[in-house]
Amino acid sequence: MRLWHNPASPFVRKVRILLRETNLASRVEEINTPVSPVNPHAELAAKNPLVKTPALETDDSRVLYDSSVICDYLDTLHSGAKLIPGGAARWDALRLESLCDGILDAAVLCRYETAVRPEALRWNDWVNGQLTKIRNGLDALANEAPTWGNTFGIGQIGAACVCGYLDFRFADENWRSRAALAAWYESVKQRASVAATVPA
Ligand SMILES: N[C@@H](CCC(=O)N[C@@H](CS)C(=O)NCC(=O)O)C(=O)O
Repeated sequence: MRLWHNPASPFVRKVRILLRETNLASRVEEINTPVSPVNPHAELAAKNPLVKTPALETDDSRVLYDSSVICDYLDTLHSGAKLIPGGAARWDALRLESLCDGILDAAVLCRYETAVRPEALRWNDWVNGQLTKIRNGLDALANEAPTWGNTFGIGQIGAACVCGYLDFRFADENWRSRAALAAWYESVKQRASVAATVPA
């Protein structure tokens, strides 16, 4: 399999953590792919019309996107404990994954607004709207983090990617003021899959 990948991307990181948690990493070749909404990557564009990472080419030549579809697919390829559970727990896990994806969408949009958009075209109200989504999402994560125990499924993978991305790109945001979330992240940060995929 081939993964169009970017070490800074929190969405790619979800996939890379899942690959390591499920011992599938050796089956995937990672293709480093710089992405920008204003400078589309030609090879990736031929595979994913949205020109976003991650995209995964499977051994039977399907190209899958986005990160949640890729994670769902990869979770079918191993015989260990599933990171996307079945039964009623599935809906809690997928809802938590969506919450984390939504926080990351807002964070990546903010990042583009400040790092890509020319200064004269920036709109502070819009950035503040995205920051509000991030902050409200973090409050929700902090509320539920104490219920997670030792579970490390797709939702918690997303939460680790949120915390790591905020450390990486939003160092001034002080997300650790949410003590329950900060304590939870301290407890998973040393996990091999999380430590091996710190954004760069
Ligand atoms: N919903 C997508 C989001 C992927 C995404 O936004 N990726 C960013 C990198 S972090 C990207 O490729 N941006 C390029 C662009 O927006 O053109 C997923 O879960 O995979």
